[in-house]
Amino acid sequence: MQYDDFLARFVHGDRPVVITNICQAWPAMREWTPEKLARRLGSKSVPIGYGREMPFDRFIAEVLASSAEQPGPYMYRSFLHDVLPELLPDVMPPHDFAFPRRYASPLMPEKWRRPDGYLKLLIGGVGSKFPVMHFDADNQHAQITQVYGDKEFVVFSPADSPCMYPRAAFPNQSMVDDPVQQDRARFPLLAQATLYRTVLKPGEMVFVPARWWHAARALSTSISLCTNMLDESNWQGFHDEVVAGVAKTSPEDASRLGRQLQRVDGWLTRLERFQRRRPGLARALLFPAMLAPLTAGSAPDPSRRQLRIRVPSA
Ligand SMILES: O=C(O)CCC(=O)C(=O)O
Repeated sequence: MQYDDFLARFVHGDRPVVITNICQAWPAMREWTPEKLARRLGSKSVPIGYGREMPFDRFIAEVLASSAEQPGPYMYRSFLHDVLPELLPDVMPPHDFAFPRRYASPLMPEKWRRPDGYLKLLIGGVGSKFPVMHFDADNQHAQITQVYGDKEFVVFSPADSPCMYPRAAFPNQSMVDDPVQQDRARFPLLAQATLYRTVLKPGEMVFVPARWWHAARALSTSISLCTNMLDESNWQGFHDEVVAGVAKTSPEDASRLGRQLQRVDGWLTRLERFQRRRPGLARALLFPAMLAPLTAGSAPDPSRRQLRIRVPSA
């Protein structure tokens, strides 16, 4: 599948997809085993979850001891650029399909400017899971690339939100703790929702559009990398959510931010349109530094297969 197909059919089409053979050339595909990473990082202290840090080698020991009956810890708060920059060369060059697009633009306000993609490491052992079924804040699209081991990934459409039992204080988080082995007595509305399930294998990336509920559970020791994407397809929701967040404390700051984001959107929309019409000229002028790639630069790779997320048979 070509990048512009991916943008048109999935990013703008609001459909999740798993893309295979996405990062076979990354050194991480050979070097990121639990044992090798534990040797390399030793007892360096790393964040695991909110307010929880531990020495990396001890964390890996607990991951390896994890079981379905007694799940170990699941790492979901370690951003490579912040805490493990030594691992960055292992995931370079970034694969095209996880390009952060507008987040990479120097026109973005600094708080949301992430030319690096804000790569986050996710590691867990058998039976451990991302702590909560959720959709990402700020109306972000999410991309999770599997590097090692197998991970069960499930998604539900935003159309099923009335059946997701959102938490009162965090409406993007669900109270449903196990979306696969569903507790229908506690969460009867789940019966009306459509669960899409897939098993991510090394070298596969799942694209999760904005506001799609998702949950993940390691089926074996699992290592993956997560990033987020912002472009014109999810801009309005991003704008509305971040402005509403600021308005809670300062209506003046919120209207200033709203105006700033509107200007940024105007510029980016014009630049993106120009880039689509005159890609050669855009590339020759300033765009490589200013914009997301339009076609991700790569020739079509026949080994890339596209899998729709499978609907479970049970
Ligand atoms: O563990 C996973 O793969 C899910 C990651 C995720 O949804 C997130 O970091 O927001």
